[in-house]
Amino acid sequence: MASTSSPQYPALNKSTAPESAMLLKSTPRTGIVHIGLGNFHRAHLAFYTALAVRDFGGDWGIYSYSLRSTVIADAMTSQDLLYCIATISPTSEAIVIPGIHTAAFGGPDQVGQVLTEIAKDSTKIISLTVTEAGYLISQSTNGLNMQAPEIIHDLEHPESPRSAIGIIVRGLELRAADHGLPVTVLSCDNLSGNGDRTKQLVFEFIDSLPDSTRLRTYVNEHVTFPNSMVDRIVPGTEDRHLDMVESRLGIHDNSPVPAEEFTMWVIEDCFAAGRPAWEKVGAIFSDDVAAYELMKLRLLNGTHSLLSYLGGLDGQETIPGARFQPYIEDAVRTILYKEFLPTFAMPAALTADGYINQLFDRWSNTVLGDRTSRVGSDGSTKLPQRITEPVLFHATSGKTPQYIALTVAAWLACIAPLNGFQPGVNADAMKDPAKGKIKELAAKSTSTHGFVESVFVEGNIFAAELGALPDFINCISQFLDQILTQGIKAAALTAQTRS
Ligand code: CS2
Repeated sequence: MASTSSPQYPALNKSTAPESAMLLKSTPRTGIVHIGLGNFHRAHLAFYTALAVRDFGGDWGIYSYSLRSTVIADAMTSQDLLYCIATISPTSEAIVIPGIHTAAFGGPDQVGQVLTEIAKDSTKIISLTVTEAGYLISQSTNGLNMQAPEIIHDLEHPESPRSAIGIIVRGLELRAADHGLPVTVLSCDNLSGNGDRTKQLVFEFIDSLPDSTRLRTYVNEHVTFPNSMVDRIVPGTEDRHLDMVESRLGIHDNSPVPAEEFTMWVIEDCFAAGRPAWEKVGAIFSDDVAAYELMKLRLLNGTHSLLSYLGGLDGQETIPGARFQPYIEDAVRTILYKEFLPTFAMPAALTADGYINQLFDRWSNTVLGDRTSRVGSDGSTKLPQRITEPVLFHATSGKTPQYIALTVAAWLACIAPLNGFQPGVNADAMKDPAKGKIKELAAKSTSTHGFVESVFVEGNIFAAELGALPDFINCISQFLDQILTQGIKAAALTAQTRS
C-alpha cells in the first residue's frame, strides 16, 4: 500500500468526493457480505454492483471483510468507505467512486461482526474473492486441506473462524439455527468450477462437524453456489495511482484501485434470494460458464503465469515489458495456440483469434504496468488450476507441452533457486505459501531432476497424475538445468525448437 497522507489535498470522504465521479449518491442497505476485501473485489463485483444499483436500485450495499489485513479496511473506513477506481490505458484515463460499501473490516479480531452480518435475514449473497490460496485445497485429497492450521482452528472455534470456508459455514450455521432463509454463496475466484468447488469444500467442512444434520439439510435446500468467470486485470496500488487521483480530482485517496478498462463477468443464474440487476450493466448470465472459465483460466491466466516467470527471470518488472520481448512473445503465441487452445472448446459466442488479439492488447497496457511479481505470486496454488488438465490432455497423445513445462521450471527457478542461482529482484518479490516447503526440498535434493520429482511427489502441490508423467518431469528438469546454467532465453529457444 502506498503512502497514507498528503497535506496538499483534502482527504477523500463524502463531502469532498466530486459528484461527477460518484456512481452512487447514497449507499443502499446491506444485501451482500463479501469476504476478501482486495483490489480485485473493489474493481469488479463492487463496480458492477454500484452500476446496477445506480441504474436499477435495490438493497445491495456491500459489507466487506478482509481475512488477514486491516490496511484496506482501515483506509476505506477513514474515508467514509469510499475509494477511487482508476481505469488506466495508453489512450484513456477515468476515475469513478463506487460508494457501494456499508462496512469494511479486516483481521481475525473483527470476524464476529461478519458472522453476525451473514446471519441477518437481510443478507442475500455471501460473495468471496480470496484467491486460489484462500480455499485451502489439498492436492492429495483434491478436497479441503483438513491439516491446514486454519481449518483445524475453525473446526474447534465456531465463534472465531479464520478461513473463508470456515467463516461461510459458521455464518450458515447461524442462519440455519435462526431463520433458515435462503442465501447464495458466490465465488469470484479463478478456480475451475468455482461455485461447485466452493460447495464441495463447504460440505467437507460441515461433514467434519459433530451433529451437522440440520446444517447439511439447510445448505442442501436453501443455499446455492453459482459458478462464475470473473475477469479484469487489477494491479496492486502504488504511489503513482495516488498521484493520479490527486492530479485529476484534487483529493487524496489512501487506497485507490488501478484497473484496466476491459471487464467481463459470466455467471450461472441460480441465486437463492435474488441479486442485483448485474445483467443490465454488462454481466453475462449463461448456462455455459464452464466454457468461459476454461478459456479464461488457460488462455489468460495460464499464459499470464508464463509471462510472469519468463519475464521475471528476464529482468522485466511488468507484464507488458515481458510481452514485448520477441522471444517471450513467440512463447506466448505457441503456448496459446499449440498448448492451451486444443484442450477445450471455446464458448460459442467468441472466436479464439478475437479473444487472443484482445489478450495481447490487454497485456500491452504499459501505463497500467501490472507487475510480473504480482502475477507470479502464489504459483503453487495457481499453476495446478491452469496446467493440470492441459498437460494430461497432451499426455494422452504422448506429447509434453514444452512451454507449460518451461513455465513450471521458470516458477521453480524464481522461488527456490538451486546452486546459488540469482533469479533477480522480480522473482525475489514473488510470494508463495509453498516457498518454505519447496526451498526445503531444494536443500535436500542432490540433482535438479531429484528436486523436480520431489516437488511433484512430496510437495502436495500438484495432482499425483502429473508426478506420474516421467516425460513431463524430465522436461521440467532439463529446462530448469538450462535456466540455471544458460539463462531463461536459452531455455525458451529450446522450447521453441521442440514445439
Ligand atoms: C493473474 C490474475 O494473478 C494472476 O495470476 O493471472 O490475477 C488475472 O490478472 C485476473 O484473473 C484477470 O481477471
